[in-house]
Amino acid sequence: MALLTPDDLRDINKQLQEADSIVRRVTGLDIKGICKTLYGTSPNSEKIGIVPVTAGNGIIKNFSASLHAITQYFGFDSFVTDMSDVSGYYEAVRSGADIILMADDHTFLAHNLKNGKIANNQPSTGIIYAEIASRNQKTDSKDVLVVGLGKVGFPGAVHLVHKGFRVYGYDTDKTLLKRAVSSLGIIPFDIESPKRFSTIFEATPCANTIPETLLSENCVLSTPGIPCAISEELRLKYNVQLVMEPLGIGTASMLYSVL
Ligand code: NAD
Ligand code: 2YG
Ligand code: MG
Repeated sequence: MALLTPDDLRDINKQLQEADSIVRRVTGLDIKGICKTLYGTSPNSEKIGIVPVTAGNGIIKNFSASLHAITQYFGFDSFVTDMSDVSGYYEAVRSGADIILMADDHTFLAHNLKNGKIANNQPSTGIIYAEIASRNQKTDSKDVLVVGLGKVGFPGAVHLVHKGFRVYGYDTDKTLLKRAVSSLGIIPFDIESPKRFSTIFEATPCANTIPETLLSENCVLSTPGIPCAISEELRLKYNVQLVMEPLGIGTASMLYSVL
């Protein structure tokens, strides 16, 4: 898995504010509003304990601090534990945390200790970016292109199918593409065919995965994938409405899903 770098998380508050204003422009709702309608939940003074984890590649500088900033941005009462790992978990619970946020190299979870609900960042992220794509106000078309059908993209594709969209899917891994086509009934897309989309959801760890031939003027590209799926030049040329942020939108989705 591609791990976040401290650089990805630079100025997380600014990145989140900018993402929130693009989400508002694209959907008419802010990120909180999207979460509320998606899960039917609202915060009720939950306290969040963020536990740094040293396992595997270890602490990512700015990760816990970014989660602290993100949870505060969404109006939660939150704190980062002084200790890491098991001692940090113990400290979080003893300090009154209702929800634990913690991540190793494979799993980033939110666990609500009060109601037992647990969320995983990958499906939570896929679902919210797909939901944002599905709320593109500028089009009546039910066509959506999904590029990348892995741990984030596949749950997003499932969400779009359940919402009644005509989902075109592409993944360089033919086995994954076949699985999505047979289990979801999505339409396999040839990335070289010149069909232009008004809405694209992308979830790959690669740059420049969306060729110019697929873009239409003012199209929405909702993508958690890092690095960016299109060049800055293409973004400007097509005035692409780019929803892309490294940690906050997915974390909001996780938290609202466990309330
Ligand atoms: P994954 O490896 O499970 O899935 C990625 C998929 O993309 C794979 O199936 C791969 O075959 C496919 N792929 C690679 N290159 C491609 C290309 N050129 N065209 C089409 N498909 C291609 O990874 P994942 O866990 O689903 O994560 C995807 C991305 O999302 C990563 O960059 C990850 O860091 C990022 N991510 C971001 C957030 C966030 O909050 N922004 C949260 C979670 C993950
Ligand atoms: O506590 C820490 O500082 C580290 N153990 C955090 C490790 C997180 C690793 N995961 C990732 O980098 C991401 N792929 C998942 C985070 C979702 C946002 N992109
Ligand atoms: Mg995110």
